[in-house]
Amino acid sequence: MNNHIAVDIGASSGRLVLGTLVDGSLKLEEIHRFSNGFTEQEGSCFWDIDYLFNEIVSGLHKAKSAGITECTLGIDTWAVDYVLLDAEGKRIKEVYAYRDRRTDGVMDEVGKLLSPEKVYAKTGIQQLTFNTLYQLYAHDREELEAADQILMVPDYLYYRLSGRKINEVTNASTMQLLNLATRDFDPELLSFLHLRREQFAPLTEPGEDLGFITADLVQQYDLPQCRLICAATHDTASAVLGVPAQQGRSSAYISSGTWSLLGVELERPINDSRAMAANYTNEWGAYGTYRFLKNIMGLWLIQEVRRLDGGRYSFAELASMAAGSEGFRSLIPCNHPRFLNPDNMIEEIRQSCAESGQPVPETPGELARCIFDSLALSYRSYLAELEGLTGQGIEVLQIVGGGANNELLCQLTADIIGREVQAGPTESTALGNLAVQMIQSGRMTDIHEARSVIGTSFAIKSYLPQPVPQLDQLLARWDDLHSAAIASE
Ligand code: ADP
Ligand code: LRH
Repeated sequence: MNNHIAVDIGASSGRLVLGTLVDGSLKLEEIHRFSNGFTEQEGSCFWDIDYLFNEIVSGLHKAKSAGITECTLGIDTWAVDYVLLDAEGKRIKEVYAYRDRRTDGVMDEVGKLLSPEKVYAKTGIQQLTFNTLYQLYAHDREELEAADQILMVPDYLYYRLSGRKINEVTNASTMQLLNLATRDFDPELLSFLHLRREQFAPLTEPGEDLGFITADLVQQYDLPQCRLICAATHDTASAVLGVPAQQGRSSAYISSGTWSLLGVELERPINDSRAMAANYTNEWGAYGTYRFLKNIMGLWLIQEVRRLDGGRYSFAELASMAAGSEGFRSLIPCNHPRFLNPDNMIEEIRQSCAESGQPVPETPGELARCIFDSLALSYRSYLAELEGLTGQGIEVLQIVGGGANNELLCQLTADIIGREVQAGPTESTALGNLAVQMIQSGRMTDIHEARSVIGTSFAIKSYLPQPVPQLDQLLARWDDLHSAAIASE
């Protein structure tokens, strides 16, 4: 049995991908793809979790119709969001999306009651307004106390398929409630939220066998016999597992999708005061690793511009319109919280440019160019910070995820950081998810082998830096904008 299926659901889209290992090469076949996004209802933002579950079932039915009768299955999704269950295992409430505004101001409020230094020393997790800690603090208290179980989104999807409740570690760490030293929930943080340890399932490591999809589901929807394997259920954890092996050169990665996650894999966390000041995170990885990284606002900016423009142009078209627009004309401090969920992204970008005395981008091409230029410049700043914090120089930047398709952004990044960029694979998250299944099934020995197979199975495109005219002036302009934005947060 050589069929492994990754369910990979990001904030903007989901897919079921079949992976097989043929003569030492990993083959991917997309079985099913669907869109994702949160919707606003009465001022709150929610995911449609039943829709996502139904899409998984539809994808598995398609696999069965295509002749797959047996497979293993792993699930990954975005992080931090949770599902509340009652004692009967029924969902208590719709699932809040992390951009929901109920957490506005909550991080500061909590910071007055609970020392941020202490929380960082315990958890090593960066301060983001939507960390589960802040979301739970902002959640209706009675509802939370009444919850029998609090599952993270992928844990819930596994539960719907198998009836088994888990709390997978790579995703659980993004709650900002796990203690790095004890490698379990921190009792003080739980009691701060008035929560009990029993409300969370046991921590589960990637690679654990979770048994089969229930016979009822298999029969009702005509599905393959799927053995569920616990994947690295945080999509970024899977994406990092799917970064191709690098031959002898020091490298950092960007997992480039709705977010740009820029960082390195470490064997030990760095949760000192410098890392805290720079707001770098130590999310738990599979196989005892840590993702030392920074969240950068990423392609959410262009997703929103595209949506507000009525979806007239594809991402590829927007990138080519941007390539035809004047470079470095207007820049935005793209990681400022004002861009997290503004009422209107296009207006927010224009206002930011106007406030800083720059030309206001008007056309979709100008808006896209402003976004890609600003992202490339922010990568440079955060890469320098990363090198300072780890004490390790970076020679190559590996970009994986949907953003690796954006040739303009990849080239701009190489030019601005002055180093080689290697782009691809675009489906690194599904690949990381599959790698855990293949290792668990004995098809691969370990993650080193998986990464070298990934490196030889997919085309990786190299971008070498080209000179940028008047780079010094550009960097000075960017540094002013970037520092002013950090000071105003
Ligand atoms: P997520 O998993 O966060 O939903 P993905 O890794 O699927 O995100 O990446 C989606 C992003 O990839 C899109 O928002 C888009 O910006 C970018 N993208 C995908 N295909 C292309 C393309 N052909 N040209 C330019 N950008 C692309
Ligand atoms: C990327 C991601 C990221 C989290 C955010 C919530 O999809 O999982 O790693 O910070 O979404």
